Amino acid sequence: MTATPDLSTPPEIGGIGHSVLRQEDDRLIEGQGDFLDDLVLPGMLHMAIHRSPVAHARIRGIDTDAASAVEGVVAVVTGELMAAHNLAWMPTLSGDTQAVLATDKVRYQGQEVAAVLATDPYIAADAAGLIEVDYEMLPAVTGPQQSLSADAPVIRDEKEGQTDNLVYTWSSGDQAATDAAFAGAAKVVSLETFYPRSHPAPLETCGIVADVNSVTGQATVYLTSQAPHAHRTLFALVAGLPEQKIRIISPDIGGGFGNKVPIYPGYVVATAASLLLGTPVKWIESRSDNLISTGFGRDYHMRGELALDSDGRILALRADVLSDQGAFYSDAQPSNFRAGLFHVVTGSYDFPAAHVTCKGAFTNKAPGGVAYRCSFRITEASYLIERLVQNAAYEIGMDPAEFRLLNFIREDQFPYTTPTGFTYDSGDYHTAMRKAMDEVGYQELRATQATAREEGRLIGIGIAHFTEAVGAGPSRTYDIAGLKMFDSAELRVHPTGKAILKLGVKTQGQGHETTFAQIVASELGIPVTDIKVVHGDTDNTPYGLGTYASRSTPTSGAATSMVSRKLADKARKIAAHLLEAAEADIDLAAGVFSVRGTPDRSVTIQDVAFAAYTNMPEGLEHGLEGSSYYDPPNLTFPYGSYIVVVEVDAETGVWKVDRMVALDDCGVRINPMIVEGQIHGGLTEGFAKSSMQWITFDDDGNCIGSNFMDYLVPTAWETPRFELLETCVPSPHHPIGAKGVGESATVGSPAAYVNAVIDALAHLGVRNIDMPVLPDRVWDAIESAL
Ligand code: MCN
Ligand code: CUN
Repeated sequence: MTATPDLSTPPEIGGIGHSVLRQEDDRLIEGQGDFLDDLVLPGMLHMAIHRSPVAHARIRGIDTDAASAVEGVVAVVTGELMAAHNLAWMPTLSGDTQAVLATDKVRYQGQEVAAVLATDPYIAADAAGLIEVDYEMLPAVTGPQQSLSADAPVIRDEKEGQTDNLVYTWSSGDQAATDAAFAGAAKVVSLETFYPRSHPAPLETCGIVADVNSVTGQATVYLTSQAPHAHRTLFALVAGLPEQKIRIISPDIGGGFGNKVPIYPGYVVATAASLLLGTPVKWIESRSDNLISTGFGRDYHMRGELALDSDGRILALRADVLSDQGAFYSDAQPSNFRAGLFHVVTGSYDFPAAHVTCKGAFTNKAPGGVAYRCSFRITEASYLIERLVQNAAYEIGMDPAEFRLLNFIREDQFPYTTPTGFTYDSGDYHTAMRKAMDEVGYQELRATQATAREEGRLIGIGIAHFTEAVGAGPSRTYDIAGLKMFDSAELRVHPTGKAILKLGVKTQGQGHETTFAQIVASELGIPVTDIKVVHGDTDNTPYGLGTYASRSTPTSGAATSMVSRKLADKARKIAAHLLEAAEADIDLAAGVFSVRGTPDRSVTIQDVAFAAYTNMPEGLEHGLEGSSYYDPPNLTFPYGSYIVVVEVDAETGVWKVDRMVALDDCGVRINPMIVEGQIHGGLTEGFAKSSMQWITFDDDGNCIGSNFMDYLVPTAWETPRFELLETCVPSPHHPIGAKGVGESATVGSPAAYVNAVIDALAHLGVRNIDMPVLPDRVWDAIESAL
């Protein structure tokens, strides 16, 4: 391997640092994308699922006669039939089991009870509505506190040895050191807060077309999957199919955001039905199916305590989480960590000690626990610490920005190991936050705020500074269901100098077809437009763990650099042969190999590619191709400083965003335009959660939030304008210095908005308003403070 090459390229090559237009957009914008629901196979049947209307009930009987009698219905599948094939239950990504179709009980509203297969999707849906289930109602448990009380009914009574509703307890950090620090503290500040259940709500819902060949047993499964290779292996394990006969094709995806990581019951039923009926089967969720039954995010009840010394320096953190897991424990998260990476909760601060405890509880709600647009629960952690830190500043009478600057990890402390065991690779938090403060005019704003208050106007300045941990592996620590979290890339350069790059990850909108080509363009000098990126087809791409947790760039992006460098090494040998020079004298820059000292003696990467098939030096294999599997030595730790300015109307509780300044540091930006798009997306989601978005349940466990009338997705109309800033501290271990960014803005921004509203009311003693910050909540907070 050679040293890091010169990666700068002119715009026509379009390597790292150029805002190259997204190569995938033309086909998507012109309606030429291939989305799952566009796919029609000959003889294909359509599947609809009958879901439980109630949250908790015993099934006495299921009457499918009326549904079966409908013309066009080919089959009705119940749990009993699935049980006959040993498929009534399936393993989850967290080592629990989940009902595929309910046999004994239903455990949440919207649970899958039966499926209808018909010649037309509307016939299937209508017939599914005719299925009659005889339920014996049971009391619904709708919150984790209630669920862990002694008299709560046991939801998972089918699980051997399960006598209560506790899923897990987990802890991290040093309890004794933390207790000692608290005992010696000058001041203890605490906060209890709830990060409500929300839903990734991608524009495209989840779906499958399963096509099992009854003769060969070959299963071709088109799936809205963020992780096609992992899904192939899990399919093989769940269904007992030989893995070489499973091909998962994940076509264009209309947004994933974590929702398309788990395996859902509908996938299993559709595949089983295709196998049994010998025809292709399509199932795609309705909007309500999606919102009511598939992987939700958040739902963490959190309590945090900070111990401070008399100068306002942080001494220790205690954090305590109660997670509402729903009826099945199916979080998508590394198996070593029961509450995901929540223990990153010490955030951007230099904590001498910390102790984190987490409990999960079963409830009569949909399962899921996907880390919706965050790296395994980091959003929740970041929210807690940022709310707590801001409150601590008010409690000791220090400015919240000053408090942060006092307690930040300093630049000279990196690499920095947190008391819960993360080693942050790099950072300069002080510079980042000061830059954001300068941009917003922090000191003047505080003066304006004071004057406004005298006039009876409530202005609030909210800050959040977050540190994310993204890019899992390293494989020694991170695995999902035992599958180690490395990733891969395979690169072939054709004789004419054009290339095909195949990835283990799978874009759902993040622009990999552009950014990953840019990495090759920088490394080898092949123009971006000459590189085709292939992904999402397990027969044609190297193994990988998929796209989530902002891991694609840190893992598969690194593998793309590594494989390019392998090819560059071989290309240098070929160039030396063509130029009749020593290999050691060959320099490569922007696709031109030249002889050191005589730059006019040169060949291009295209010349070299042609020679690889036509004029190879003795002793070298033909071709110019290779693959790399990259296992990162550590996560990457992007961070950001966000400042929100709001004005709150004290009469109505309505708040309006005046400024939103977002500084992100994700190391080297491959494509600045795409990075900004990712940040815009995350900031919008953060705004949604802080202002309007949550899924609630009534006392009977009815889901409120099963449609876009009740579950609000912000449009451009209500979304504030974002002012973006950046700093760039490259990741020291990533081959091109990039850190993941795909979800940073979602992680950092909610606390900034909520802190801003609280800041407007802080002088009244208001210290907490839960998300979403609805006007009546603001109003209640003002009322109770007065
Ligand atoms: N990038 C870059 N320079 C960097 C870092 C990233 O140019 N220093 C580019 C990447 O090359 C990639 C994009 O930004 O094209 C995001 O990269 P990365 O941070 O590696 O994250 P992933 O590609 O792994 O994407 C996952 C992340 C997650 S977890 C969610 S959730 C989310 C998100 O991406 N879901 C999305 N952004 C989304 N954007 C769209 N349009 N749709 C989704 O479903
Ligand atoms: Cu965290 S949701 Mo994204 O990891 O697919």
